[in-house]
Amino acid sequence: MIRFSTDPVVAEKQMQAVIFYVTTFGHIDGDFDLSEREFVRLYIRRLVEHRVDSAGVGEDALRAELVDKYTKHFHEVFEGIDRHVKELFTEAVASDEDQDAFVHAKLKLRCFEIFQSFDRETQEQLMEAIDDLIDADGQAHPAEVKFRAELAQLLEADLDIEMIDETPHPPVHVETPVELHPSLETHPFFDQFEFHYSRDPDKLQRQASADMALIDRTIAVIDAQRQKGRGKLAGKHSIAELANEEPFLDDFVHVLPPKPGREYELTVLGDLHGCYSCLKAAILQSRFFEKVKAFREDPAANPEPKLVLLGDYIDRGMFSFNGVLRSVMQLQTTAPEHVYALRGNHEYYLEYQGNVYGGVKPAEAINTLKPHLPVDVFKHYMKLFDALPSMFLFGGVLFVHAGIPRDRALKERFKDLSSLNDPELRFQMLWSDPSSADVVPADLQDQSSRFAFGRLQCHAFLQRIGAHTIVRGHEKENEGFKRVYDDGQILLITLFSAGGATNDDLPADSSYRTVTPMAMTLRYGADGSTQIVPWAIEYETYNDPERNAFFKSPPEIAHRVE
Ligand SMILES: [Mn+2]
Repeated sequence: MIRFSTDPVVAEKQMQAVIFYVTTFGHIDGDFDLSEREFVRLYIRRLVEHRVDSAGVGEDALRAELVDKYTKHFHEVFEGIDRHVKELFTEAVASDEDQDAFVHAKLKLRCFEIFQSFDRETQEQLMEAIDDLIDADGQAHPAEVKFRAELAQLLEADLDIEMIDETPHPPVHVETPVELHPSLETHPFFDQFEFHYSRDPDKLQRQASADMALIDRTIAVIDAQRQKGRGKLAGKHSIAELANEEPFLDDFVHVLPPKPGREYELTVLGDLHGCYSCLKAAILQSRFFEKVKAFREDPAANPEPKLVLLGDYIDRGMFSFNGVLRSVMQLQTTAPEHVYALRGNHEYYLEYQGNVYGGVKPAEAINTLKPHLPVDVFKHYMKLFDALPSMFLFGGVLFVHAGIPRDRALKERFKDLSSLNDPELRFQMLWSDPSSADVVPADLQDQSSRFAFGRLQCHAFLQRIGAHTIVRGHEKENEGFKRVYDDGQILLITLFSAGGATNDDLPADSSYRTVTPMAMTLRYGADGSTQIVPWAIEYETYNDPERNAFFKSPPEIAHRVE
């Protein structure tokens, strides 16, 4: 049985690691049923007894009291971990991927992260504890032995990361959250499209035709930008080499080199997932329209306003195509030089034998409308998604939906900044998540579409392109805004703008209700300093029929999950 550390903090961590391992194993092995759960609960009790005994507690009454107290505590830890694992099964996965395979890869990653946080000796002790557990029921199951071997191999993997040299401290200052209130109750801009899909087939077709025309106009705007910027990244190795360029879009990468002496103000939104009230609130809270107007009237006296959207406009919430996506396209076509709408992994449709499918499961937006509209409509959305840019580089800040590509793909495919347009690398950047580990082994990265990268891998990637900060969405983050890496060298922020405990944009049972949706403002000063200010989105204000016509009557077509 495991030797617990005499340091109570380390001992607590050791217990948690073992409990995580057994819970994980229970799920990977197949159904984590009642008898297996009971086995884990008993095993936890035995571990606690062992720990109390090795601490030399001789007196019977005290021993019993301690064992009961700690057993209760660690049974709670076990329940918490188990709940967390179950929640993983509700996360979106790529449509060609098995939900179980995704969760297994994620659990393996978490096991790896936990075990890696211990020193070598403790790691070995933990592995011994696992062997002890594998033998506990008298026979070692092949699946148990395989998982143990995989974890051991990951812990021994070559984790060398090539760093170029020391990077200076990122010139970014993250402020504490502020409160922002909308200056206007609503704005005529939004009145044009706040209406439900009609139950009447002819009327619905007319609504869809108008949306298809809007899609065409949006694609035309992006194409025009693309024509002008094509090829500008070729042969460039660092963002610094682009400093004197005018803003451009090279294929799928927007670049805005800040002009010396000019001020910029970027309003940034993470995933919106059909939460139209979040989008409307954030636009009005940030006073984006007033700022664009002021800048157009007097560019010398006003900061240049930009709206950056990190993708995932659709699914989960109930106003996907007709709420969020329609307004994003209206914004893009109305003020193309002020709006950067990036692609998320949900903006990914596949065509197969004349039919169109969502690239993630479940794909609520398309599933809701499919029974009511011809396939042409969805082919149109697919064309729009394929046209959407996937990255925005503003000085040393990279805005992207999810994260960085896999190590192996980078090694094979990355040559210069134009490689950011490589379809495989772009796709991977729609799916990855940052891990608490410094390095995630390549073998583990290969195990699911939604893979993880470590802090040092992120650092090496940012060095490679000459950036210092990533702002990304993609991960349901209950706090809405989180500094995941902030080590004085690089900064990685997760921003999530969908959710809200009482948000009527979401179905009653939505897992996003635990999220406080947040937005952020990035201010770039005339002196080149960068300040990031997070703020909460006041979605409640726009759950009101007086300020949001979607709430004047119930939807005519019911929201559908599968
Ligand atoms: Mn996503």
